Amino acid sequence: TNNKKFIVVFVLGGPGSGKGTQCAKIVEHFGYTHLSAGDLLRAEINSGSENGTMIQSMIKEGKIVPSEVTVKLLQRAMNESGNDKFLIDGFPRNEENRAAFEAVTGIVPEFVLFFDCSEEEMERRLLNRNQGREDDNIETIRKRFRVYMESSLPVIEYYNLKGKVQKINAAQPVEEVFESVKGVFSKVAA
Ligand code: UP5
Ligand code: MG
Repeated sequence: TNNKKFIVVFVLGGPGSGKGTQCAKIVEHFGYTHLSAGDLLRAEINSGSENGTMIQSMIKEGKIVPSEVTVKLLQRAMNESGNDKFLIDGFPRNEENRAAFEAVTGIVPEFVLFFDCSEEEMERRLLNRNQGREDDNIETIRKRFRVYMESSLPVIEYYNLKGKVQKINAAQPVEEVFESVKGVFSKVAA
């Protein structure tokens, strides 16, 4: 494949840390295509795909969908986009995701943008979101936090040891967070 021409930034951070909000702003300023793995999985449920029921129950439980499903959706979206620069938001969420993406696509991320935020603040944001997401209830939110701590933080640590993590204080107002984000893209992706 010719996937190796693709420039990928992984955008990671806990549930409600502001990944989607900041990605929308990065797209406006820096010309990336935003691919939210969660949004692609929710679209797959709504398309009536044969995997839809499985995906829906995993999201409801805050569990991580097997990478063969997610990697395929990401690959298809990259190939259909016409762009060569991607923000991959909310993926990889565990070691299996990380290894599968690299093995299947041959892509290594340019860097990892990590939104660091306290659980208290993330919980407040998720409970206030009110967009009808089936996982924005306190029981599922607690499960999402546990999976994040146990499975997703180790992936961030993996990239941190490789010197690839750009950590952002995500507990500030949206515009202040974006000032930090702009600093990273101006410096690292210049
Ligand atoms: N908000 C944002 N920034 C703010 C700020 N600075 N100050 C105050 N408020 C702020 O923001 C969340 C809310 O906070 C919004 O109301 C926003 O206005 C406000 P958002 O930008 O949506 O945060 P985000 O980090 O994107 O939160 P999200 O809930 O999308 O994160 P998750 O990582 O939990 O969700 P995702 O969609 O990535 O995954 C959902 C589920 O899908 C997972 O739990 C899992 O079951 C499954 N999944 C997989 O299995 N595999 C994958 O690869 C991906 C997902
Ligand atoms: Mg999101």
